[in-house]
Amino acid sequence: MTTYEAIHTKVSMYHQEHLVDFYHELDEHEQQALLKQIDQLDLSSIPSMTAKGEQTNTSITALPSQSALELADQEKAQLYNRGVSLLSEGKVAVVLLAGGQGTRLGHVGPKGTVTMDDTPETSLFALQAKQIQAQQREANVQIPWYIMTSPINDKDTRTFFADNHYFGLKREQVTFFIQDVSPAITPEGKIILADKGQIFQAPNGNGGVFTSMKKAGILKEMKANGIEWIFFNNIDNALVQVADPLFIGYADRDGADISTKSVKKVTPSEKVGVLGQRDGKPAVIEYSELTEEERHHPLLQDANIGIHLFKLDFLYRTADASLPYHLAHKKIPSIATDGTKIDPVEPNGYKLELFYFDVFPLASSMTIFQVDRENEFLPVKNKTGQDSLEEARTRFSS
Ligand code: UD2
Repeated sequence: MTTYEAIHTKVSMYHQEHLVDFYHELDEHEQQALLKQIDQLDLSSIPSMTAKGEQTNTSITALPSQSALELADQEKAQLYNRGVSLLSEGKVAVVLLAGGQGTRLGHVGPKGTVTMDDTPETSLFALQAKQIQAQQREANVQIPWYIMTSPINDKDTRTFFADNHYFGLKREQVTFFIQDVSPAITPEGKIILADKGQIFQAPNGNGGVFTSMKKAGILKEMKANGIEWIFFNNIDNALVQVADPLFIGYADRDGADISTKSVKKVTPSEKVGVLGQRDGKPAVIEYSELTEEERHHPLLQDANIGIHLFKLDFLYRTADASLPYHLAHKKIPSIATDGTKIDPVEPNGYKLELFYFDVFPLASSMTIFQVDRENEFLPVKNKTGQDSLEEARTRFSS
């Protein structure tokens, strides 16, 4: 039982007293719910907005990439076979990031349920399940598939898989786990109340994946099952080659903690992170944080497409790393000091999001495998135009 006095002391320490301003107007059940929510918050991790926009003068430099297109046929065959062997020995698991809300697409429901022709068999989830089935046939193995959802889309995701009989996969090889949520803050750094007795909370970004995997016991399960490599990808790439043996062989031969697929950027302003080094350590510099010069830099043209292979040992070492929050300026429904509800028409606060690639600097090394965009990257981000569902549907109907 969390007491009001304990919570009042906690919020006072971090200048967040306003969170209990309406406490005495709440009924007992609402009071306990609010105290529990505040109790679970790590107030020390909330960015003080005074640090907002502070551009630490880091040095961004390039990392060399190996072009898959330049591999000699014999070397390519060797790497491919090496990848098939690792798959068949049960050393590879797949983790899918599917907790995003896909707001830019305007799609109702989990993004993985977006289809190419209005049938579930051509949904993004189904396309990736088919990829896993193909690798299972090739390597004569059952590949464990871990899917991260968010509290907002978890139920609908599980229902979609059950209704479609796991797209031919076995029920026991698919594991769902839910990412955490985080609060939002005002420009002054104050946590936003969604209602008198409720803090606003939203999925905490894809960077919550490693902590959530650890909390769900997944890292331990992978270790017990002899997994050595985790293939890791986004839900919204319609052309992703899940558990691609060539990439697995390439990563295993080089043995870096992280291997990343890239494609050449096509425009300086495209919404992709770039792969490189920050202060000499492996990094992805997100598109929202690139300077104009970095966007055009000739050596910073390897786009992050959210396709990685991580050594399990590396994830074990870094699962508890505290990652920095990235501030996303958004419209946050909230409560005014006089208790009236506010439904903002302009962004009025910041969601706090973790990015998974903020663990990259902890890697001893990273290799980059540059692949053909035409065959491996078609991000479904918008309804129409570039990186759109319309583009993907046209591609699938051709
Ligand atoms: C992501 C990458 C960007 C580039 C681009 C390629 C990050 C932070 N940025 O940009 O560098 O690779 O993709 O298309 O990844 N997700 C969750 N939980 C969340 C938020 C997102 O699981 O709370 C998942 C989401 O379902 C998707 C992936 O993360 O699978 C990336 O989606 P996004 O829309 O957050 O990232 P985006 O497109 O801005």
